[in-house]
Amino acid sequence: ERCQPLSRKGINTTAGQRQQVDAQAKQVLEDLEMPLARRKSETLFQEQPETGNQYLEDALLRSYLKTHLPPKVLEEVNQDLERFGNRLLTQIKPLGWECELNPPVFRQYDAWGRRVDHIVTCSAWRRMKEIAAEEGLIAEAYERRYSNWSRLHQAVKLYLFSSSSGGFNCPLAMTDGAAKVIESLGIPGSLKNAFDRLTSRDPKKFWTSGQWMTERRGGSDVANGTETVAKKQPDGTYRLYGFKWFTSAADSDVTLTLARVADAEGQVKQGSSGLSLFFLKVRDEEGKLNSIQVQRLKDKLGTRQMATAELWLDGAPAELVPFVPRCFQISAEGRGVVSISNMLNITRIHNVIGAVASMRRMISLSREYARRRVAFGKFLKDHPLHMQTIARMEVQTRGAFLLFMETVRLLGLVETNMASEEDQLLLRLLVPVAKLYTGKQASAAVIEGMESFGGQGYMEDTGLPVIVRDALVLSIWEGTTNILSLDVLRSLSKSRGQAMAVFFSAVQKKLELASSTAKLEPAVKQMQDAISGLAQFMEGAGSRGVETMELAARDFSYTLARIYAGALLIEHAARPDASSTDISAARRWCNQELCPVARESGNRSYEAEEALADSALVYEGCPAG
Ligand code: UCC
Repeated sequence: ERCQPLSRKGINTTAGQRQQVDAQAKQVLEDLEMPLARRKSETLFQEQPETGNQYLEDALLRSYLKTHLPPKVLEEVNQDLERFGNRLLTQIKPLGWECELNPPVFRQYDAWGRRVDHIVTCSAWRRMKEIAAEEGLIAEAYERRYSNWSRLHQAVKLYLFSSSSGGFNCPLAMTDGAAKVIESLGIPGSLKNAFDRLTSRDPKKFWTSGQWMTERRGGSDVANGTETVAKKQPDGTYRLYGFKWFTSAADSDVTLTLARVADAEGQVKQGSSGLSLFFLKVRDEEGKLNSIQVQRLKDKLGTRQMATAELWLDGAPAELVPFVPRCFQISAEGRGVVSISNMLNITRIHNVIGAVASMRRMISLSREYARRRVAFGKFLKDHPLHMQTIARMEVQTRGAFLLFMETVRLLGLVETNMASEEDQLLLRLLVPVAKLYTGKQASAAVIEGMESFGGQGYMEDTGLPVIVRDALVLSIWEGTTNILSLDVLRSLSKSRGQAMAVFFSAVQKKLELASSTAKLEPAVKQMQDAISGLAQFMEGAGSRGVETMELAARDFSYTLARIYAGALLIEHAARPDASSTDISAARRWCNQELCPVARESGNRSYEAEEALADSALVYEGCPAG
């Protein structure tokens, strides 16, 4: 609604300019009546849809910042984001496209037969690294110049950067995660240099980090899948031996990885409690790999701009990352999963950022195209069914966006010691909820968006398939939907149910804000019904077995996502200066099934016999075995 014609270049339009656009639109329609050879504007309605300054065009983002940021912070952040939006348009977006056209290549041997294992990246990719430092895309979160709002400022910049980054959002996610792990340990002396570089604004100093977690035997089941062994050296450092099956952004400078420490007899402890976290530099001072060999680069469906490699660690020198719980130091050995979970929670938030950004980009392009493309004698924007389709995408994107903002708002509070215990529990719960839900939403939304261009959406050189390919990984990266659903259960059981109480109370508080907005009444009523359904499910949860809860985990997580996003949309629509579209978005969101976990009375669908019925359905006709 608030997207004005000709605001594409980030310029507010005057009445005169609007008249000019109306005249242009009229001209296009008149031209359609003419014989082909005489049409003046033939190229206009086949023109590639262009988006302008993403920040200025994002009404919801701007209204969120205006509502939440203190005025002084808003003023500075606003300026920075407008400037960044222009830089994205003029400089960063073309570089991102270059990264897509020049994916990394692997050169195993040099011309003289020497093994070099060189991952060759394009100049645009390397320039992205410099830009990331210049813009403080990691630094911003750790400098904390806006206190608890610094994290949100950084996250918004990453959100704007994401779809133009040519895949560089991936190494930044892991870099942020590594910085977070080091910071949460109190920046131990041995990792001080690494922390300074990971959070540097100086392109010459800036390092990126990898996150080598996945081995041949499993990506989800890290506890049982990790075979890499760490052998202690006389000087207290370690050497790692093993095979890492997926290593994203393998051109990174450093990495965090898991391994099992071998005892004096060379034995290792299996399972989760045998895993320890290690820091290592990927290359030595001369730029040669540090006792690491690249087996090959992965041939992926998407994220092709970024090198994902299979790596042999053949005695790679590494440092055991200390493990420092709040008040006393205990051995870091065997605490690898807990330590790396700090990284996972950050990279999962980055995944949310990538998901929401890809939805937003697709909608921007779709709505722009709808203003230019004529079918059946009128613009696509004048076909109500077409607009309904994009509006539905918009509602989903708004819910996802507010979930993203809420998560980083809470993270900002936690990082500046301003969070209550409730905030901390809520953050722990919302990270997997937001990750799993937005990952799925992004896949659906970008595919829907692609369709809005008809056949053009399927053409490589439009750039649209790239958005689709790159979004499809978001439900897999950093834990699949089911693994994240189980993490939601983990966060509840770890808090002994407290997280759930906090969830209910946070949702109710947001709904109370809408009590005086009559237009939101139906939405609030739908939310209250959903909350009752969820509460009913939770009442029975204690008596249900683990298997039942696991079977319900996905529907349960979707329920949490839909209810929480609904509450956020209602809260946003209850602001005194809310627009009619804010209200409409909240109402539409609440019209969907908000509580899938209460789908069937008595939750029969999650009983053991249902699991047997599921297997029977899946394997019907297959030989037994
Ligand atoms: O995909 C990858 C590369 C992606 C590139 C980056 C892109 C980022 C986005 C880009 C932007 C667009 S890297 C691989 C990703 N792999 C995963 O995400 C692993 C998925 N699997 C899991 O998450 C599993 O649930 C595990 C590995 C965490 C399960 O391990 P365990 O050992 O079986 O689980 P436990 O025993 O339940 O947990 C061990 C401890 C417990 O603490 P204690 O011992 O104190 O009780 C848990 O509470 O770890 C704690 N813990 C956590 N704590 C486990 N998960 C968490 C958590 N998320 N937060 C806090």
